[in-house]
This record gives sequence, structure tokens and C-alpha cells, in this order.
Amino acid sequence: MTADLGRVDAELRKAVETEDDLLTEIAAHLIKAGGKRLRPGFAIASAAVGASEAGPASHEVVLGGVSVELVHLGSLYHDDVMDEAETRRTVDSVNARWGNLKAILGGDFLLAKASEIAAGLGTEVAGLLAATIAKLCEGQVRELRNIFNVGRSEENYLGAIAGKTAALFAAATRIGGIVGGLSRADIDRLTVFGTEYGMAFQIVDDILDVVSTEEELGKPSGNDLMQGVYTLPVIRTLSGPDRDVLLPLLGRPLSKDEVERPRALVSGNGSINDSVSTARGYIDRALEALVPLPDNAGTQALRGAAHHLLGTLPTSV
Ligand code: GRG
Repeated sequence: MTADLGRVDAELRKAVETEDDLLTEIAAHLIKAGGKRLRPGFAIASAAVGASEAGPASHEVVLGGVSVELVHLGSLYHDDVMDEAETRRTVDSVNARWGNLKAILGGDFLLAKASEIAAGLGTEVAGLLAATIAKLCEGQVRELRNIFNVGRSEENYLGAIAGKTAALFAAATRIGGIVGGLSRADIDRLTVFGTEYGMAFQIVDDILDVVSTEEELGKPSGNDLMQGVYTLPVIRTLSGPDRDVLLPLLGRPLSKDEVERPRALVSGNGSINDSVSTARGYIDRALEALVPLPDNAGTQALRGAAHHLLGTLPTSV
């Protein structure tokens, strides 16, 4: 698996080579900066679920993972423009280094390369990836429409994260299953795993934004509250006994100093534990989807990732 991820990196770098040095540099910026490569890992592990013996992933499976990571990267370029983010993957964001116009074009270029690679893997994969890009946009718009909305519903939150995050994890596992030649029933099981894991992943990410320090996260924390993205712990606090204290503190942009009070309020009540329970429920359903699958290195890797996710929460939570 580690060797397969090395191949993913080599193909990612190859995919963004162009005759224009600047475009190549911009498109390779976040590839070089690292990242966990979770989505290609999920594509490779999913294909391995169908393998009769352990061994390296096929070239097509590696390219399946690359296409998904390129969509992820493109979405990060655009997301950082929207959020005016200064850092990503511990380095300058593309917008901070080259400005918004080049960051948007760099993101477009990554999406185009993802589509080109997916087309080489067949019409089903190409169609799935295109539909997934649309879901990401839908999820992001759903979130944007509720910025600073103190009345944001849990249903709206869950719908938004299903689109902006879970859809791409589902595409990763599904593409791995399709390219790996698994049965339709098993491809569907892997898709459920990716979706449920992706929901838990975003909930955990949102919990960490409230409870972690900047040092722990490696990026500024409390961003969601400052920028008016009211996530599960906030929505739950707003429907609990602390509502009247929290409500007047929200509904507008907050500075780093101003965010500390609402953050302490949201961290200090049961909403964090409730949100952890919700994430755990998604992880339970993700693991359940794997039960009928063969118990091999692929399934073990997916199970391991699911267990690991909850372990990333601070122990005090
Ligand atoms: C252009 C495809 C496209 C989409 C436009 C901007 C947008 C709509 C959607 C944004 C979606 C987004 C950024 C969701 C957050 C996903 C998320 C949790 C990112 C962090 O993922 P990690 O932790 O990051 O896997 P690394 O850096 O490790 O890869």
C-alpha cells in the first residue's frame, strides 16, 4: 500500500506537467506540500477487497485514485479562494502565493486533468467523477446559503457535508471497486462505506475546529465560527440550554479574540459529546457495510481507517 501511494504521487506530478512552467508550478504546489492521500488510499484499498491475493495495485487502480485526488485538490484551490485562506497543508495557499485568478485557473486545470484521466478508465468512471464534482458544488452552495444563519438546521448541515465531503469519499471507494472489477453488490457496499466514513470525517473535522488549538491542527482553529459556518456542535448548542447565551455572540464575523467565548461555550457543554456520538454512528454503519466482504488486506485497511478516525479526537472529548 505504501508503494502504491508512492506510485500515486508520481502519477499526480506527471498529470500536472505542462509546457507552461508557471501553470505546472501552480498545479503542483499542493501536491508537493503533502496531504494524507486518504482518497487514493481508499480507492486502492477498495480495489484490493476484490483481489484474490495481496499484491501491488494495477496501473488503472492507481489512476483511479489519482483522478479522485485531483478533484480533491481542485476543490481545495477553489475553497481557499472562497475562504481567503492563507495556508493549506502547512504551506502558503495557492491564492496567497499567486492570487485568486491564478488559483481559480489552477483549480480548473486540476479538475480538467482529473476528468481526462477518468475518461481513460471508462465511461462509468468518467460519469461518476463528473457527477461527484457537481455534488461537491451543490454541497458547498448549501453551506454558503447558510453562512451566519443562527437558525441553520441539522438537516441542512448533514445535506451540505454529504455533498461537499462524503460524495468524494464515496467516489473514491466506488471507483476502486469498479476499476478493481468487484461485483455490483460489493461495489455498492464499498460506496456505502465511503459515504458513511465521509460523513463521520467531516463531523470530526468540524469538532476539531472547535476544540483544538492552532498548534494541534497545524492551521488556524475556530475558523468556522469566525466565518459563520455553524457546524453540528454549534447547531446542537443553539438548540440546548445555552442557546440564549450563545445566540447574541453569533450571526456576524468574529475576530480571533471574539471567537474565544462562543468557542468555550460550545466546547463546554454536551454538544461535543453528542456530535462525537453522531460521528460514531456513521463509523458503525461504515463498518457494518464491510461485514459481507472478504476479510483481506483491502477490508482490513478500510476498517483500520474507520477506527483511526475516532482516535484523532482529543481524549478529553
Ligand atoms: C471545484 C470540485 C470543485 C468544487 C467546488 C469549493 C467546493 C466546490 C467544495 C469544497 C469542498 C471542500 C473543501 C470540502 C472540505 C473537504 C475536506 C474535509 C478537506 C480536508 O481533507 P483532508 O483532511 O486534506 O483529507 P488533505 O490535505 O490531508 O488531503
